[in-house]
Amino acid sequence: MLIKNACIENVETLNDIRIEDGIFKEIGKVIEKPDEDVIDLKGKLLLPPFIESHVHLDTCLTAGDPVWNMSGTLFEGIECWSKRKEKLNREDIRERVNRVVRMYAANGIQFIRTHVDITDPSLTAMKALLELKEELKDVMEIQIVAFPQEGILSYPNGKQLMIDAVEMGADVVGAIPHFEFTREYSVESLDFALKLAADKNKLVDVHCDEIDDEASRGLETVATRALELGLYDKVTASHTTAMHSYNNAYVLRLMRLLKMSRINFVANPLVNTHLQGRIDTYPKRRGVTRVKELLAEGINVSFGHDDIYDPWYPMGNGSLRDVVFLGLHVCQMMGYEEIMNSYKLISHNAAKTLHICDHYGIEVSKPASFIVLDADNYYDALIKDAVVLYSYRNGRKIAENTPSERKVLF
Ligand code: 17E
Ligand code: FE2
Repeated sequence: MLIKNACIENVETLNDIRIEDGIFKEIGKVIEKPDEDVIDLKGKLLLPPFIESHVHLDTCLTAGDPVWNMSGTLFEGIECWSKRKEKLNREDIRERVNRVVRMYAANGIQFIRTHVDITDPSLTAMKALLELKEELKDVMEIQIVAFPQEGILSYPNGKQLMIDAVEMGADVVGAIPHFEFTREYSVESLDFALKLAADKNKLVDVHCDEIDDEASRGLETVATRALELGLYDKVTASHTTAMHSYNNAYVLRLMRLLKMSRINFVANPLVNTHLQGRIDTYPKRRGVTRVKELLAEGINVSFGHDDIYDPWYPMGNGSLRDVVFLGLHVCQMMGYEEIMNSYKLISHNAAKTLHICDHYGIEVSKPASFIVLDADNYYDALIKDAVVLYSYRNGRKIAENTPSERKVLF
């Protein structure tokens, strides 16, 4: 198959791509062969597939069931979820995750890192997600984080549940230091999680300091252990919203450690602008970590959706476009280059976090996985909210959309 006249990753000169056996064979000016299938993109934007680097698939599509989160805080969300967890079962999870994965696929996402709540003595969600990961692998690569929603030290048998989840096949070890009962538990939970990951050769992704408390300093422990255990970029700190409230003198000191540790960050602008600042009057904190400053220091940051219609977020549609759009506003990253390159927050940067760079990207000899947007470049795509015209995975089309037509009658 030959793809002609693609604008690859905003490069103005149009290029062609030949795909054979599900692999990118040639990229550049390619001579058409007789009898070859040809798609002429006429200058449309071609990107590597989008990546969801942070979502909770097990909780998606449960908003209001059995109760709505009235305060809009993270903590009430955890209480609502705890009630919903009581009636969790395999079929319920399979039905919801199958729907959400298709929503994502329609929006050009082909890779998902999902956190899965393991503070459940029967590990129902973990078992269901492991099955779904295998069943869906031809259309979606799913990475599973064993996520201790109600704590490792503060939940009965929390350490053993984490060990069991890792034995069962979780790819990534999680933690939630700001939810543990005490600061000591918080540090011990991180020591436990990072040592376990080092022993079992797993990645780490911590829900870290997702609170408006400037004294919440799980991040320095995560970064120190990442450095000392030699885990480095296998470790990710998600949310880190307390960094929004840290004083600048502390952040200056912290940045040195963060750079040395080489850990990744994931910010979730839609959800954290909604959950954070809830105890503020005015001015209200935005609740998103210091994305612009982290990127300026050369630290890897990606953006995630976090939730789709669940106790922590009553909206969401599986499109990362809104995540990027709001993120650029709230992080004040609205310079021309920042807008143009912002797709990297949901593609290349996320690929580094997920450790999938060996099979990701528009490069000869890599799997022919890519998306085409109905836009000239990513700036244009953001403004128009452009649809994903095609999503190809290993050379096979797995989703397509038709742009809707709008008529103005004057
Ligand atoms: N659980 C949590 O601790 N934090 C979140 N943002 C979500 C679930 C969505
Ligand atoms: Fe999360």
